[in-house]
Amino acid sequence: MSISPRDFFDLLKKKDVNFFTGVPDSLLKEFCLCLDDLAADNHIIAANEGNAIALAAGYHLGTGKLPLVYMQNSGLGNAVNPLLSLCDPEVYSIPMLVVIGWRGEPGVADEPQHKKQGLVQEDLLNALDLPYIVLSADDTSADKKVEQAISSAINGNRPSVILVKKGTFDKYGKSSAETTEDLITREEALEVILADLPDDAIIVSTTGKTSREIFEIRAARSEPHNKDFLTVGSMGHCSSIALGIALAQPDRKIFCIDGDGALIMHMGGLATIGKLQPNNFYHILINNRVHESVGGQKTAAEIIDIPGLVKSNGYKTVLSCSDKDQLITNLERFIQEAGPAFLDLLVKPGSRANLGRPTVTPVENKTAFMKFIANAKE
Ligand SMILES: Cc1ncc(C[n+]2csc(CCOP(=O)(O)OP(=O)(O)O)c2C)c(N)n1
Repeated sequence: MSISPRDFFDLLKKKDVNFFTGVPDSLLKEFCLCLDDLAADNHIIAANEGNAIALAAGYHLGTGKLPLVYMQNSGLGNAVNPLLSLCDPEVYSIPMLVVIGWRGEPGVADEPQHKKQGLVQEDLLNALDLPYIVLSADDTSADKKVEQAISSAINGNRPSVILVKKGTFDKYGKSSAETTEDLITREEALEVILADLPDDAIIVSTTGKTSREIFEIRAARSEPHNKDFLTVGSMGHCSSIALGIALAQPDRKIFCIDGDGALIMHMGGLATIGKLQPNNFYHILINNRVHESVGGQKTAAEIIDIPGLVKSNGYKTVLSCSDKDQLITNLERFIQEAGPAFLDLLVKPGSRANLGRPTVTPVENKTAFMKFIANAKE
């Protein structure tokens, strides 16, 4: 029987854990919905997992209390620095609970980008000297284990991990707020973009459903997948991958199709792009203001002046659009401008329930993509 997010939350509350921060994950989606509902004022969605650890450390310094950080295990890499050089008992010895969604657990079917992370998960925690307990749906002693993790954090003055297996949390019973905004969807926007980009355009797309939709649009049109590098993992880094290609292939146009959560996660990449001024670099932001791929939790995009942000980072051209006609007109202009150029495209959250996943492996994708780059103007 799975664990009710509400019961888990109530137990934390009983133990005086009242501050929550993290980056959303599909395995922890129901817990996240519960936090948004019951602890909205004490729940902060951070730009990346390292930020969340540091934010929680600050909360502890300011209150003496135990904070909770949650993340997908892909985010552990982002968190390692502040875990080891800030919170570790050898440094400032800061207690916190770290709830980690275990994607790619051995024996559980998952996507290629999660397999290695899932396989080395426990070894990693051991190497980082992080005490941990594992929660699963069939746990009969979940409460005891959570209490044990809390004691280990408080008594040891250190981060203590709750590793959560797939399917551990039950449905919360509420979903994220539906938008009524009269905007196009991400998939409709991608259909226009893929149809209108030049034939020799090189595309690097972001983690999550953007890349999955691009894959399905190509398949539906019987087009090959070789123009698209689908950044299935390494969230937030697709613009840096695209920058590397743009520098290596100065005569080709590179289009980075990014998400707002991903762009915010590693926003520093914008400054490097602006500093290097690649005139063949075209950055398109599919801005739905949420982490749609993992449950629709809000990003900070709604308060950011995106055009102002990218201009101040040195982008030469910045265009914005929020409907299909504008997108078609602006895209035509955008492609003609010198880079680095940015297109901020506001879309509404949401995706098809039957959206599939890429059926080519990442290595097959890479091989075909490199061939496409090497054979200019196929
Ligand atoms: C480092 C890391 N943290 C968290 C995740 C889980 N994750 C996958 S997609 C995604 C949301 C991406 O949001 P955004 O870029 O806004 O794109 P959208 O899903 O809204 O299209 C998240 C949080 C991840 N893959 N990697």
